[in-house]
Amino acid sequence: MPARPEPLPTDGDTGGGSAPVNGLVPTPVVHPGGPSVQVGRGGRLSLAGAEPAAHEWFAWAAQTLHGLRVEPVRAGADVSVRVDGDRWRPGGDGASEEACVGPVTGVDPRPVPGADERHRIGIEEGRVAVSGASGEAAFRALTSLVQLLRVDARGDVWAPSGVLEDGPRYAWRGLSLDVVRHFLTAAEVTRVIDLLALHKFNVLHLHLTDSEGWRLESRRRPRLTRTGPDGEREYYTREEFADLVEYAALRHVTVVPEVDLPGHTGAAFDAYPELHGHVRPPHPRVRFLRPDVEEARTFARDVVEEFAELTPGPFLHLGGDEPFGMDHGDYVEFVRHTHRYVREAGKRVVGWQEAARAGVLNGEDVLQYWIGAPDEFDPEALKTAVPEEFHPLVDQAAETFRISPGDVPAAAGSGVPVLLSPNSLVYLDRPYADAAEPDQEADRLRLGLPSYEPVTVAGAFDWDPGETARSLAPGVIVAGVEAAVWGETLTGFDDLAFLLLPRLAGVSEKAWSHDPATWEEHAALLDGYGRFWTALGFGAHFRAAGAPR
Ligand code: TNX
Repeated sequence: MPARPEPLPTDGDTGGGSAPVNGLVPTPVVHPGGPSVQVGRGGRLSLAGAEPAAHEWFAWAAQTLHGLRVEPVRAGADVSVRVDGDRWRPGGDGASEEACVGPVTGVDPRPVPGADERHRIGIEEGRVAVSGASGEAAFRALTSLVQLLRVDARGDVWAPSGVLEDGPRYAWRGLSLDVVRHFLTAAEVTRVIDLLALHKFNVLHLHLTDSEGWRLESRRRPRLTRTGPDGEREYYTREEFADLVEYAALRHVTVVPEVDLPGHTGAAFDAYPELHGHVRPPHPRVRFLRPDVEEARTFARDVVEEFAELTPGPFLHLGGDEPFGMDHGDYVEFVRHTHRYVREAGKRVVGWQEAARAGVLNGEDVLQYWIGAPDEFDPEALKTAVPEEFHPLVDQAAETFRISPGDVPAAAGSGVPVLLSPNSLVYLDRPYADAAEPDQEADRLRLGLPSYEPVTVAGAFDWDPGETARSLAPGVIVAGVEAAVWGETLTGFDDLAFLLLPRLAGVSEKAWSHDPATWEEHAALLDGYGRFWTALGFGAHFRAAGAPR
């Protein structure tokens, strides 16, 4: 097949072929930068040697992103893409570039830890050779390859020639998704999982419980889950949840479920008022589980056990954030109990950063740093907006933010790895500061938590996880990077798409890339990705402009 000269075909000159993405997000260590070569024809490709799940993912993605058919290999026919795991060795079998891909660091979130994700793709005319140290490595490689393909109007399939070498910087690359404040159906969550896989994330942290609802069926506490105003089910059955976990696992995404305790538990109190025990809450709307109430401890143990049963991964998130109204000693004691329940259920703990104050996490656990802008909480402004009876609570909340800079140093001092989720940078519910397209301007002003200072897309990209960790405390062990999106302002999936994209892609760059793109390089790729995001079911409702216009 003939080598095709640059430039690559675009929508304009192919009459409908797939548009080029002239690079990958996240950026690989070594790019296949040569001229385009033909690797398939007639809208078809063949793939040999991939594990079934990777084969299926590649075939699905090729179909979804490009309308290509991936066909089984027939005897005697050309194989366009061949996966050959044995040909890859970290550090080189003579190919010098291999040594460029550094080893991964951080905390491995996977049910079966240890698989090396580093891989190589060699693209020549008519032939693509994929090699990786594990099935997961081949999966990551095929994920890159499918994004490098372009199809011209005749159905010929092209890819840039040369070698791609790649592997992750951090072992934990996640998104925390709030399915409580706005419920997302299981089908909607699968779309998010596809998006995560496209950008090489490997953790979906599901925030399943909060004061506004409880989204996972409980056998022991059936009243926790409720139907919506029109009778629609607004929670996942255990079977549905297991299916989601499986769907994610096939895309090498591990689900980390969160049961948020002891604060953020209003929904539990609504369903089971006996959780109050003998104690009246400081205010009817300010509720938290107390360590001296036996019903509260039993409840925590029960739900932790149920969440653990449904969790194939090693980690369970116990929440621990914003224990507003709670006495410090009670908080510490409750988190200690919950930590023990999680450990007894066979899991390691992830806790929001306040959990460091309990002094119980250790090197097996993970602390999730999130209060990136403690000064942003303005108690006096809040007091003007809430009734006077809440003012003592506002002061107490201010105190938990004031002491928050001590949380990561405390964790670092006891060897607890820290997952980086600074709300100043990777909270995707932070409103956008830069103007959107005119027809999206109303959405921009409506979406995202109004109490946050808005951030530009470029501003949210302007950080390095290693530097952030060093600025927090000496000797921080970085577990990885996790974005978060909270649902307070969402009215539907389109709103979620708007907040997630394009910033989630920018987070993948920080979490995966050993040598992250500059903002200019990154921004230049984002518009090309719009087509992929749309194909994955994110409509056209993501915030289209990468760079301010
Ligand atoms: C803080 S992040 C919370 C959530 C809110 C979020 C809004 C965290 C651990 N707690 O309850 O939804 O801010 O960004």
